[in-house]
Amino acid sequence: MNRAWYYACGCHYRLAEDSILLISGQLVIQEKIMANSYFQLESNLRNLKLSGHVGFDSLPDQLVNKSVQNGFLFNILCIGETGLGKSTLMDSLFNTSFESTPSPHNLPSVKLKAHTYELQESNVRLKLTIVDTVGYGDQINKEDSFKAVVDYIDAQFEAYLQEELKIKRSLATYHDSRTHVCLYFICPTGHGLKSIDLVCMKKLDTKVNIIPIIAKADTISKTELQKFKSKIISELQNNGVHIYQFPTDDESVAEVNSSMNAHVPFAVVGSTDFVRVGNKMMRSRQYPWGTVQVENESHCDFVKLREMLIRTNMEDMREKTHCRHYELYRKKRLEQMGFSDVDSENKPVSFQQTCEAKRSILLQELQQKEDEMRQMFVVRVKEKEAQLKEVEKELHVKFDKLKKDHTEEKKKVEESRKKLEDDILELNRRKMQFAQQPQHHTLTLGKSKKK
Ligand SMILES: Nc1nc2c(ncn2[C@@H]2O[C@H](COP(=O)(O)OP(=O)(O)OP(=O)(O)O)[C@@H](O)[C@H]2O)c(=O)[nH]1
Ligand SMILES: *[C@@H]1O[C@H](CO)[C@@H](O)[C@H](O)[C@H]1NC(C)=O
Ligand SMILES: *[C@@H]1O[C@H](CO)[C@@H](O)[C@H](O)[C@H]1NC(C)=O
Ligand SMILES: *[C@@H]1O[C@H](CO)[C@@H](O)[C@H](O)[C@H]1NC(C)=O
Ligand SMILES: CC(=O)N[C@H]1CO[C@H](CO)[C@@H](O)[C@@H]1O
Ligand SMILES: [Mg+2]
Repeated sequence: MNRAWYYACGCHYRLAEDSILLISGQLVIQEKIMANSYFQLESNLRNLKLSGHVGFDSLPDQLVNKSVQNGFLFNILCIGETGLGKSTLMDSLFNTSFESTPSPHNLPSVKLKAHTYELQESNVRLKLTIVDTVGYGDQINKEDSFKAVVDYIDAQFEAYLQEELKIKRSLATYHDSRTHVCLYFICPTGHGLKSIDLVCMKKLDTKVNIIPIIAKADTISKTELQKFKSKIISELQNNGVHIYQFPTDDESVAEVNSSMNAHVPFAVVGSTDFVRVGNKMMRSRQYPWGTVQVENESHCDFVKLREMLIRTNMEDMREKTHCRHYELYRKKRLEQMGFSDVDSENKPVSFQQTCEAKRSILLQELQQKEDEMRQMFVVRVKEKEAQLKEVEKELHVKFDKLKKDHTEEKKKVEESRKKLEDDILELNRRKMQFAQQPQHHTLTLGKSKKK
């Protein structure tokens, strides 16, 4: 397939391949025959020659025009310690100024900052998102530094998956924020990778296309650089870290493939300053002893990086992100949700079957829960009833006792009343008796009292 066409068409070329097969100008018509009542499709391919110009050879152009109209999208993630030249390299790569501000390096944790820009070159529009790690490698405990990055990448995948799963999808207008490439900035120590580099790249290598680059490569001498590169590559291999390989299966890029893959990690220099060389302004860094030209291949690998990242493999990275990394994430997530293409006996199951099975399991669980609740309720009610009965009994006992006490009291009161009545009667009788007796008796008493 023509590589240039392939780029411009973006993902649309797959669509074209699905519907009509173009084989060296010949039309291949697929005849689909309803084979039997089970609606099985049996295809019967016949090659036919066209006797004139029909016009579907403009299909590639149609796709190119449509893609150009829609514009393109690319997301870059830059991972590297603070002040390692991430922003400067981005400015150099796109020959513009993204006007980024230096980050603080006293943050308690790593954060990711995304900025989106609209770029235009001739009639091609590119929506570019650059994501920067802020505070990466600044903490004393660097154990969890990779976590923020992994979470960010997963969150972008998840957002896309959720859009895909919607009933009413709008993937055409959806801002796809999935990370297409991760530029990993390696410190130019000359002594191999740090453990944080290895851990982070290992965590990311199934989620994103990683291109390791040696930052500020002007600080390493020529002989050191070769040793440094081979050390890095061997460390990556020994730890099983898979970095992005430039594709070698397409004949138009195959010539550069092996040489470029051998140059990884690219040793790059970035600059925001220009120096006049002849009549051209060149991005360069000036030192007391000379000048480093960013775009001079004998000074650093910047041109190689730009060639491979932007001019040759941008579309391949977009495709690998969708077809490999996103696919892996999607598979894992759907399996987590309980979906599968095959059942426990390795027989294929459809989405609907899975849904129904899930639903029946849920219903069963619900039923079970309900039964449990009902049983619990009955037990509770019984307990409460028993308690109430007990209380009632106690109350009865109390009541009986009170009643008994009361009758006894009443009896006692009655008795004492009777006694009192008797006393009153007795008193009255005595009074009468006393009244009938002669007066002197009283006087005598009065006299005796006076004594
Ligand atoms: N020697 C050398 N210095 C560089 C290079 N690229 C950038 N610098 C310098 O490094 C310093 C930091 O550059 P930035 O591009 O702001 O680094 P950064 O990684 O974006 O920093 P933060 O965003 O704060 O994390 C600046 O003074 C740059 O001039 C390079 O290739 N070589
Ligand atoms: C594609 O666009 C170009 C220029 O805009 C136009 O000349 C050409 O006819 C278009 N091709 C198709 C197939 O639409
Ligand atoms: C980058 O931009 C400057 C002007 O800002 C220009 O002089 C220079 O030629 C450009 N470099 C390339 C490679 O196009
Ligand atoms: C690249 O650098 C080499 C060595 O410094 C120099 O000879 C050559 O002229 C430079 N190329 C350009 C295009 O400036
Ligand atoms: C490393 C690698 O796969 N190199 C391939 C590059 O492309 C040529 C064909 O042009 C192959 O022969 C190499 O094997
Ligand atoms: Mg920066």
